[in-house]
Amino acid sequence: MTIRRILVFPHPNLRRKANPVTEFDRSVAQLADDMLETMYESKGIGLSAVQVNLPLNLIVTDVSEEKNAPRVLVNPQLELLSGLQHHEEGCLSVPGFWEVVERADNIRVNAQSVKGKHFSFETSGLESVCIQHEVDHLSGKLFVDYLPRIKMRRIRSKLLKSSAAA
Ligand code: QAP
Ligand code: CO
Repeated sequence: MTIRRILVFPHPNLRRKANPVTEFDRSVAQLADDMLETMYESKGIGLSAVQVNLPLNLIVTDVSEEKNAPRVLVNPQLELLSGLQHHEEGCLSVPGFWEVVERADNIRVNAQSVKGKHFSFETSGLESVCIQHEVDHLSGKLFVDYLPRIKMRRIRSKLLKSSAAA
């Protein structure tokens, strides 16, 4: 397993649209393993392939306290079912910033495993927020896009300054 480098906002590749995974070979399982390791090492609860500079429809999550419930979703599709929730969100690509975002509460997820097997489930609460956040990355969308422009600009400028200093 390998730790992959995570792109930081406003890196332009975070705006790329991901392509469907069509070949379910060993490299897909390898990428999912690397992304889980990268997410755990960074103390994250979710990570998308776009964030590690690969425009592929693949996300990983683990919202459990014990960090023992990894989920890998290949080609995820969401149906927003009902309810709204407000939740504070962060992002491994927007380090150090947390803001409240409004999302659907109940969702249905249709996805494939690393072997290509189709499956579906319903979820709500934090897992639902996390999956919606990660699926947004697959179309080049970030949680800062939901914030007032002035707030987003302030975050962008601070992150540009810290990456210039690094
Ligand atoms: C998305 O984000 C998420 O700034 C996943 O310094 C987050 O795992 C969905 C992280 C919260 C719902 C609620 C961010 C770690 C992790 C940081 C993450 C940081 C260290 C973000
Ligand atoms: Co994110």
